[in-house]
Amino acid sequence: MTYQQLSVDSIPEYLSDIPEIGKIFSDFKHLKVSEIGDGNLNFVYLVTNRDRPRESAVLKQSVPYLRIIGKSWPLPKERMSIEIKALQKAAAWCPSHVPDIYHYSHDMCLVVMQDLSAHGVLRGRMIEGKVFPKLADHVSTYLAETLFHTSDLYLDHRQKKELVAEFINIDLCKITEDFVFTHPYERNQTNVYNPELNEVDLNFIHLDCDLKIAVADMKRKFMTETQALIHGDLHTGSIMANTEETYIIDPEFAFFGPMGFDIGAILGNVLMSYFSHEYRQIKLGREPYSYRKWLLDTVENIWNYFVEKFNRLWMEHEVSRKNLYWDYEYGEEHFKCQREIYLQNLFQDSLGFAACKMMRRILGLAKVADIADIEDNKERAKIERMTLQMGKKLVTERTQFHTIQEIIELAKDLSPLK
Ligand code: SR1
Ligand code: MG
Repeated sequence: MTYQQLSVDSIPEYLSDIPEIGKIFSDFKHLKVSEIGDGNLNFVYLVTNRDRPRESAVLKQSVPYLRIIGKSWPLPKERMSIEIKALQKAAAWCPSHVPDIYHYSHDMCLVVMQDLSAHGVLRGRMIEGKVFPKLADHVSTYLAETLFHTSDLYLDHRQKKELVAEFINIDLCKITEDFVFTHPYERNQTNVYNPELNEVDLNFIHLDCDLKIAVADMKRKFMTETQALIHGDLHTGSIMANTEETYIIDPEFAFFGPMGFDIGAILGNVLMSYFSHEYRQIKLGREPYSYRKWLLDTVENIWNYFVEKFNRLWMEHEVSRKNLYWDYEYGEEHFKCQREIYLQNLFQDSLGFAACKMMRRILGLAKVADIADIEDNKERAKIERMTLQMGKKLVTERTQFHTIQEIIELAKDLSPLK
């Protein structure tokens, strides 16, 4: 089928011709279709059977341009092929945290998948101050399973390199190179600033030599390290969750890149939520302590659980393949040292990437609602300044941090937990 951009009106007919979709909807006469996407790139539709509301699915289609900007910014619609393949890879290792795929079409640049609308987008729920007790456990499982099993630690040398080639994602990586690692740190016309941020605030970032060099170094890592198949955009808007279940969606930015980019994305986004709730919890009429404590615990647990799970996968794998490399008198101890060095480097990478992901949301084009939707610009600027301070310290001093607890203390120094 040749590509055509679907609409609310054309989706029922399109779906009715697909045999797999016949298993989801018992009839196609009364389908209700609504556009629910609030993302920056694609169109997302919720399809429900009016007669049987439990019959539902989500259809996501890419268009040949960047939605947040419009048709003036062309972007290959074939990016959906990467998303489809990345969903399949993630599902192979971590099925409980990836939506079920009912149908996909590379020609139509679309995927039809499990409706998770009852779960809610994590960012929105966190803005409302909802607690997700299993989030750290689930996210750390997703990270450990997907990153370990797509790295050289697990894959056969040939398979890994073939996969690197299969997941080359030139155009979406370029968006990240520009909007995460370049434009926010220069006076670029695409940047959008809170009018309450003044020249001193901007120069705090734009004129800092150490920061510019450190960010450029993170960009080099992003562009050159093919450590694992990463999600590539793992912020809290790419997670659907309720108190029991967590799903990771939207891997259109997936490619073989540095693992720390995914870990840093989620840590940075939870830290931004922590800062935002210095204001938001008061606005919600709550005492801020308990929610913000949960957010910091989540940051700490995501990293600590990840280390535990990643280590376990790695050790089990070495045992299962009876690797001779560590099979000598002190081998076990030496293997432990190797894992510690690997995870220490990964920790410091994650901090550097978390920093870039935080600063870009304050200075760049694409914001996070947690902070940007604070209507009082003066209050918003306070949160933005602490985010920038944290970002600057994390990226410039990343090699001096050794434990996640130090990061929690830094967040508390900037925004006391009381
Ligand atoms: C200009 S596109 C902005 C952002 O939207 C996506 O979610 C990615 O984070 C991208 O950088
Ligand atoms: Mg997305």
